[in-house]
Amino acid sequence: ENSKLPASRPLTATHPLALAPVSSPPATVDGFVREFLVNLNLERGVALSTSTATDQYSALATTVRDYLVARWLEDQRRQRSAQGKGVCYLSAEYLLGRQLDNNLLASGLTEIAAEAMAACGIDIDMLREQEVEPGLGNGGLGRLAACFIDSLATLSVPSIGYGIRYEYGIFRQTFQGGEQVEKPDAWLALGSPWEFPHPEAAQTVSFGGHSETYDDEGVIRSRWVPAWSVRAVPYNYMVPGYQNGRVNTLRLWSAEATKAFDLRTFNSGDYVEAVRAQTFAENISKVLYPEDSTPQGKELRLQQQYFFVAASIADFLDKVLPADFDVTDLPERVIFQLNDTHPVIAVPEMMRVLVDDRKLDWDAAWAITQQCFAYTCHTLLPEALEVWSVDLLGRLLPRHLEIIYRINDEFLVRVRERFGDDEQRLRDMSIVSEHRAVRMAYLATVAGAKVNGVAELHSQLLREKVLHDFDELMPEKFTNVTNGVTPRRFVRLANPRLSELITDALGTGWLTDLERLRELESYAEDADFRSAFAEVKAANKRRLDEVLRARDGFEIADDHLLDVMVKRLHEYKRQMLKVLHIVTLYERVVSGRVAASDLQPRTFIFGAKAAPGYAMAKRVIHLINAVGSVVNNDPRLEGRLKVVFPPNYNVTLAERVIPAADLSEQISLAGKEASGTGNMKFALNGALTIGTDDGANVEIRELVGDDNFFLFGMSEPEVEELWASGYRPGEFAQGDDELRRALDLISSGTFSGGDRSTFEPIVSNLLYDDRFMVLADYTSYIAAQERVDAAYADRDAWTRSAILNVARTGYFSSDRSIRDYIDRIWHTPPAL
Ligand code: B1N
Repeated sequence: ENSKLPASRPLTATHPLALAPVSSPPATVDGFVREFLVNLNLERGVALSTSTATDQYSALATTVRDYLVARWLEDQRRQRSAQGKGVCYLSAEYLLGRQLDNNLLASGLTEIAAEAMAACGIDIDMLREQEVEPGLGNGGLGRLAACFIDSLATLSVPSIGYGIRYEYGIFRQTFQGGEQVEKPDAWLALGSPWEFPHPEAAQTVSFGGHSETYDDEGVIRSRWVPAWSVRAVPYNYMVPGYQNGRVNTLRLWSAEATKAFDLRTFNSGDYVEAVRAQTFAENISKVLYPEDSTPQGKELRLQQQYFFVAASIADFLDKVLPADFDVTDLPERVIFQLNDTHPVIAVPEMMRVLVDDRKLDWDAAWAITQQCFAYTCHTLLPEALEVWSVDLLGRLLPRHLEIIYRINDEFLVRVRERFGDDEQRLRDMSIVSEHRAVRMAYLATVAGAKVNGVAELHSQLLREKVLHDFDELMPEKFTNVTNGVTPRRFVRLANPRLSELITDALGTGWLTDLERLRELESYAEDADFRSAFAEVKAANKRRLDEVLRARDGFEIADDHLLDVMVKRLHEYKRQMLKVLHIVTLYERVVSGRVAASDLQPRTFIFGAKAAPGYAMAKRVIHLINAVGSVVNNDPRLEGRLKVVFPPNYNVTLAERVIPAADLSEQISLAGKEASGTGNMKFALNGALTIGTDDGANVEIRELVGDDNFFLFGMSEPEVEELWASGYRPGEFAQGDDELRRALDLISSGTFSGGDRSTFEPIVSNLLYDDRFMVLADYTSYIAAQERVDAAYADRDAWTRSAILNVARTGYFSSDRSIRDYIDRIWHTPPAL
């Protein structure tokens, strides 16, 4: 009765209607149809009869969105009043994938929406295809962030994801003559129904200028006098938990010109300059850098990093926390999790805010800062460790550079106290290197309460190698949190048939308690279950066949083993090893040593984008396509080998490819892949892994057992040993006849119309350099592939292994990862 609007009186902030959502759309088919039509008419301005698929998708998305908004507002109120400790996840990338299906599932509206669309004469699957996925990430790191915010919401952890609303996400890959050509990803061209802009909550982010000291009533303080600034406008996205009524927030920042900037320039009469300045500001969030695992030391990239981090810290302190909040209590209220070093400039920014703006003394500020940050490292490759030159930092963020120097000075005092005047060690551990570069991983390690790697092996190697000195000084900081993936998207949505089979066997509940998949172990012994499982795999292959036919004209034969390698193209991941395997099989047949009829029919699927500036990676893409066009068209193979390389591998395609796979290729050189997360998605969808002892492969193999995993290659210590003894790849080519033949076939021009120069750089790189020891692991890899063929010949035994892969990999739910973060790092209280 008190929720009626008071007549002719303004709605106060405390009125029930102001606190609670005005309406939550009814979750019935009729109600859904009505809301949908209203949205179509009022939001799109069209009638059902004249609406396009875009209109219909937009109205459908808006209907789902409106339903979730009610829960969202409620959650925001709950989180504000709870005042417990929460998580701010800081990530430069979120590789979200399509939102519609995810949000339907989370809100429990999937059936209702399908019936409602059917009632309107609309095929909802056709509307699903309308959505352009937000590709605001490169690969595993960005997708991990997306899985983590899903799990945070599902576990009801109060949290905000902060990042950048890139206008252009990861480029769209096309092939021309087999070579990669990049096209811009204008994902916002048709607008996004999922975002809520909040210009009124914008923050100002400054750059440049100088730092100075001043007398503040007898106290000498520092302050930053910046030269220019931009406006950071937040766009909020809902992150619904899985059917738990919770909706968290993902807040992505977009750069705009500041009013002040405009005014100054407009008043000076230079209209054109003022407009140009606006473009300059907007550049900051214009485009995602497309390098995966090899950061670019570009000024714009540092601007992006500081831009989103400064806006996020200000947003949290000024808007999320209550106005009277005492910052000395910050560690009880928040932990900022740093997703790799990309947001590490947040550390000096927090110090600047606490010391310069809030006037805390340095030691108090440092004590707070050290409790409020934790750092996740995602790499071991030395070239991937981010550094920023002192010159660039001094120009762009002069006050932050000063703060970094002071942090470093005090840190080196500690190092000296502990290790004495060991100059070598001081140089090694200094945050600022002798090359005048700031090592961001060291800064994060010194500042953070915890440092974690992303798989057991990776965390161990971090402690033993990359951060060894730091581990000696502060061993208590180091921990591991093995990555995980969200089973909602990568099992339930990607593989509805398998999900139904699991639910038939186990009942509901497994999707939020994935260890329950263990109960499938006994079903592996049940012949009926095995044939049902095999039928699911076959149906997923047919579904993939349909998708690829329509998308790129590729076909997937029913009786082929589906062998899949999908991930970013990088030399350390060793797509070349896979190519050498294919070329070897081809060479065996064309040389007459093996009859085509004796080959196990296989389709090899590749999906991989190369960083646009990574020449060797692009050459490998060209080679895969070239090998494909020869192999796919040589009648001597009798159609038994097919190479399928659909362009523009992304989350949407992953959701179709992974559930269809028989074999998952995880073949990086041991000690190079921090974790991998595709490996987990495949195992959970019943593919067997052929893999090295690297990253999370180690844990997958431990869990599924040696009998259900094809291990090959050197171990990490063996790699180290061979490297130390002086690796000469040519000797491996001499030592294996088939390897030599395969390399010869490539360099002889077989796959380049007789031209010997096209792929020569690849072959000479392997023979004379081979940093990632492809040739050293070749023989072992080929032998493992023979074991694969033998195993696949007993299809029922294969299916049994596939079921055991599903049953034993529930550990890799990102829900478990988040619980580990809570227990080992965040110590946030249990959800309300
Ligand atoms: O992060 C994933 C891991 O599973 C992968 O093993 C790891 O390679 C990946 C700079 C990166 N590490 N570093 C990056 C991405 C973009 C960029 O600009 C580095 N990505 C990873 C999740 O832990």
